[in-house]
Amino acid sequence: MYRKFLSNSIVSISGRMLILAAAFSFLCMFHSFAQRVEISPVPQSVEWGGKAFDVSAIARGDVHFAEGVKGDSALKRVDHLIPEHKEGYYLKITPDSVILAGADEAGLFYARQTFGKIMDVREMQEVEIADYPFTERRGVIEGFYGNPWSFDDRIAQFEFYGKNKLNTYVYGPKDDPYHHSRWYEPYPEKEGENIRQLVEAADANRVKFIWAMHPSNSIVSEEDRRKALEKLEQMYSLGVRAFAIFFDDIDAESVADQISYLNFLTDEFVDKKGDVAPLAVCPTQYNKAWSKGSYLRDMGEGLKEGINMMWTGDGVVDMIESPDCEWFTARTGRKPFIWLNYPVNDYGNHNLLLGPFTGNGRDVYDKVSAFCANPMQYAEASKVALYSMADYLWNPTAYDAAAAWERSMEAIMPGHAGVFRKFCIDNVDVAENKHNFRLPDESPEFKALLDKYGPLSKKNAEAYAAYFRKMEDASKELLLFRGNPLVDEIREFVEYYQLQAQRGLLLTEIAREKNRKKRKALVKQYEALTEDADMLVSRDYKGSIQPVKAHTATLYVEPFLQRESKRKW
Ligand code: LOG
Repeated sequence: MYRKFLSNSIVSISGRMLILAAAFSFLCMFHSFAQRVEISPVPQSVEWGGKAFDVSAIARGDVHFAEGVKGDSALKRVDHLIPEHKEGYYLKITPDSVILAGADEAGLFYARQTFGKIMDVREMQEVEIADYPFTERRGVIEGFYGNPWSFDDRIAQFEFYGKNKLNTYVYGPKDDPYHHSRWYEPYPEKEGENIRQLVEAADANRVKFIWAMHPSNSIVSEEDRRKALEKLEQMYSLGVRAFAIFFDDIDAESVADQISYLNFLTDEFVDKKGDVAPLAVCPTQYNKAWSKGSYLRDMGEGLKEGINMMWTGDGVVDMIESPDCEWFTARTGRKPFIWLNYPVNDYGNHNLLLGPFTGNGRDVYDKVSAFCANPMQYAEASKVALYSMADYLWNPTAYDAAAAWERSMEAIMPGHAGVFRKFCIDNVDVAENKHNFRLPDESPEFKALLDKYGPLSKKNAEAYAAYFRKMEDASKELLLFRGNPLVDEIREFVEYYQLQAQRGLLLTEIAREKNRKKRKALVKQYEALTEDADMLVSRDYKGSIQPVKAHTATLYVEPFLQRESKRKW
């Protein structure tokens, strides 16, 4: 009896222990998993370990910090572990120490960025990271037509670039008169002061601020050249130390004049200053489809060494593959400074481009002198593409467009990634445009409904209605935000999206309504909502683009609504 009890209890004790042990290890698993953070751009190498310490231990001074750049005596022990790459870093967290070791100052800055992300959680994990960028110069060209970004937009961008390890920003919005139409006029005091602060904010985030001037064809006379020097001098006095000259979108060009102008500015300004970076130029023939004659060869041969030429690829709007770069380099003897016309939407400005960042080659990074994206007038919304692009440029071999896109939702709309994702997935394509550039991966679930059910009917109405309800829920939740820079910026688009959802729901009601009179009344409601939607204008541009209608889900959803509403109900 006793033995039986004993053996029984041993069984039950060990059984319970097993369950407990299993539960414990499950918790640990979950726990350690929960402590890992997703670092973006994805590092070259990451090795996670067990629990290191609570974040509070840092404040208590229980954690020893060693920070610095290669060569510092405090980092002697890890010196050989620091990647020998510009902007590289080595990061290690153990239960009682943190090591942040940069290959250079930028590397240390990026080590801190990564550490900041790891600190997002309460319990930190042991980790060892060796990291560096594949693409040397990575960033953004504010080079679109339309409303230039605001001062606040740009400050927020630079912080975002710092976090996402982008290091280059080119200032060249077409509708800033002091860049383009009245390039020769100095910035008034207030605007000038803004530029000064922007340069400082860029510096603080390890972003090189390149200011561009677009003198069109006014480059030959002595007076034009004197004015150019004066303008560059003003920009220099505001702190700018890197410049570009744009010759895009002008009628007639003389390559000889352009070459002589750039070399003149190099001799008379860049070289004389001594602390100014070599110029970059956007040639008039800035893509393969537009290049003819000997323009590119002449420019490549004629420009002083170190001047980078910009290039949009095979066409104006085109993703970049290495053969495109090789084609360019064979002609100019220079690696292209990529001006990627994505996610810019000034050529199809009623749509937002919020889809995954895809289509660029993984092996482009060493065939370019820089890779910068031209974004949308909507600075915050552009972050969807820029977040992924930063990841792509940093670590192209590991780049996973779908995964980066998913991560970007949480980074951009923390806590509301789901609804923002819903909005984004319906705003991928740019609609018909002169460049024939289309993005077919919009609204895949709606496309699946279309393929399965075809035209709306009483029978399939519920399936379509479910889709429209999700659209409506997402728009409602987004519209609740006030003072959120992203939602405020794209509010009319979200309002349009909401009306679109409601129009869809009305159509599904019409399809199910037996009573003819009631159907007619619903059709009237539908028409009223459509009129409301048509009135929505996003920002009133004073520049070269006006006005911008807010359109959403134009690839599959809107054509469906239009088709169905034209039927005789
Ligand atoms: C302009 C640019 C514009 C873009 C897209 C370049 C070099 N220049 O066709 O300002 O944002 O296309 O519309 C351009 O791309 N011209």
